[in-house]
Amino acid sequence: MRLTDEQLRRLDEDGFLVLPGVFTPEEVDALRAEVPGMVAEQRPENPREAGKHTVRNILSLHRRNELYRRLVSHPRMLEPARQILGEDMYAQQVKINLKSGFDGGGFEWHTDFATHHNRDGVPRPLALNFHIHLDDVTEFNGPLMFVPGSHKREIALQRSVDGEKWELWTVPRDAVTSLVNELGMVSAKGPRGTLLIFGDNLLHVSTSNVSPWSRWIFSVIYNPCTNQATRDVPEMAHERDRQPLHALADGCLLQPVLPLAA
Ligand SMILES: O=C(O)CCC(=O)C(=O)O
Repeated sequence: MRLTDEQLRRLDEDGFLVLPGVFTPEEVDALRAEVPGMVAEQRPENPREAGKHTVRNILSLHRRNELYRRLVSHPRMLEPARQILGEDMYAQQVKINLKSGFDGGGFEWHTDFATHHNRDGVPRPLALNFHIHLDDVTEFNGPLMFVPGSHKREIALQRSVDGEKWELWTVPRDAVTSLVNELGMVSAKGPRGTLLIFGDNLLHVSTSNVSPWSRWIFSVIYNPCTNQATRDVPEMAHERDRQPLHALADGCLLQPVLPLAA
């Protein structure tokens, strides 16, 4: 899949793209069917919501599940990523943010690069975050909200913690206030199968999910192989396999799945 010149222009100007209908209902159903089994696993790659038993994210799922291994190399994400970055990439972080109905917590105002740089030692803000909506994402179940054009600004930072233990660099309220007053906010809503693309320096946030409906979003962060992390952090936070990804066939998600060898 190639992005049009107009989409590339909007990505450069706004810092994000929302593309409905990139993944089909059959593909989303196949991806969703793998989730409950992974959520039920007791392992550190399933961190919980702060103070709750509810699983917050499923991490490193491309190393746990064959369908998600394929998804990370899907041409409808890897080809646009290569078109934008023009070089080989590795999967820096792979997860589903579950944001369960009633219990799913939000994410503070942040830019991804602040944490990638200050925690992981990634040199430059080149990484791209690709999200796939595995649920319909509406105003009710905690969509991401972006500040368009904020990726071109210098933004103040503060060190914070996400959930029970994750280090996350966030943005102080006065800096958020002046950027939002000037640039506004956009919520990234869209039905199942929507693809979001956004860059490492874009200011964003999401609220907790007060609705009864889940809000599963898959996320893979692609980083150029020439821009690797320079610090050791837990592998689920920043993957250690830094080999270039190669695109699979377009229909790879609907091919029969055999369990990954142990
Ligand atoms: O899932 C969310 O609501 C927020 C995700 C996010 O902030 C990110 O992927 O950088």
